[in-house]
Amino acid sequence: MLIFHSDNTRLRQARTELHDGTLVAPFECPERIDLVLKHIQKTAVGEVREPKSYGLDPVLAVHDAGYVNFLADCWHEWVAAGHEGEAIPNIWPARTMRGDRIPHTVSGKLGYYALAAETSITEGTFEAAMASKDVALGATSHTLATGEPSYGLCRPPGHHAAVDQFGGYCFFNNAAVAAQWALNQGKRRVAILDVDFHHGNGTQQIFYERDDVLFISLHGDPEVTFPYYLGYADETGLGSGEGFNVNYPLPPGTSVATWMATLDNALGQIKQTQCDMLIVSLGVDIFEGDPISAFTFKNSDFEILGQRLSSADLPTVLLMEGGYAVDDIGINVVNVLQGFKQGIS
Ligand code: SP5
Ligand code: ZN
Repeated sequence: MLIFHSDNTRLRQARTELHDGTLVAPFECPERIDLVLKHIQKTAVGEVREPKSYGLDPVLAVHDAGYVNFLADCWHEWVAAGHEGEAIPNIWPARTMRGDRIPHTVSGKLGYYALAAETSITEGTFEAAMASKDVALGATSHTLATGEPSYGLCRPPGHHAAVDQFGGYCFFNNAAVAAQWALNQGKRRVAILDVDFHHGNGTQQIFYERDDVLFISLHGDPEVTFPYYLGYADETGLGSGEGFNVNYPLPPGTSVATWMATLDNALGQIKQTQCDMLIVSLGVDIFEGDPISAFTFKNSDFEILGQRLSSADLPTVLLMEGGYAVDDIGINVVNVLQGFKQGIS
């Protein structure tokens, strides 16, 4: 299996994350890439390739242009405004405010374009987000050209990023950019299967009214888990998208047996919906040791996950989302890839 990676994904090196009322060292850090890459090389699970640069057009195909400009300029405007720390919003157009104005100052734009406050914007964040979507597009292009599966070591992750909002450690929605790219290259309907512990609210929002992308997500119940305000089972799509959005909220502590049975339902729906490509939002934060999540996967369960994903029998791109138990994420990612390879051999 080919693996796509770019050293420029390391350019985001945030120092602060607002976590439980304290500024801590971010869970989503460049060491995640180093550890996954090291284990990929140690196990020789696949050859590592650097993607080319695909520019901004594939991003603008799913994200708002004003939002993309904001991400490109935010850090420079923040510094020019004389602020010393990292760029973190502290006010939003919340329900009782006006949502139809985009302020011109960086502090106003930050709240307008943010959906959560844990994710700071720093020097290099935009460049790392650009590299991350290039990794996704490199992997997708390879799979489109060959039919072979590929893995994109995306970082920062993408699935919380909406049309015009960042948060949950995400800036560009890599899976959405990749799915739209595949459609533009001639695919008819792409399934995005999101197995990250957190609901992929951004991916859901981007495709909510469309029937050319089937979005299915298994995740911690938003009643008690980030992102709280989206990801419920009654969100089934709108207009021509009705029926093309499927949420499986699961309680914290859900057993792997229940999770796998739910996955089988999801795979059955993908089969029924006649998709011609599969993109997996592969968060390995479903691991029992993950510091911010509450599912119960053991290292070996990830191999079974890989096998099951291969049973969809579709051209498949696996893209990294979350996963923060840094000592284990290399093992867990490689186990998925090895399980996938076993499944197709
Ligand atoms: C891509 C991805 O996995 N993003 C996750 C973003 C989660 N951000 C907020 C996390 C809040 C965690 N609170 C749990 C406390 C456990 N002690
Ligand atoms: Zn997650």
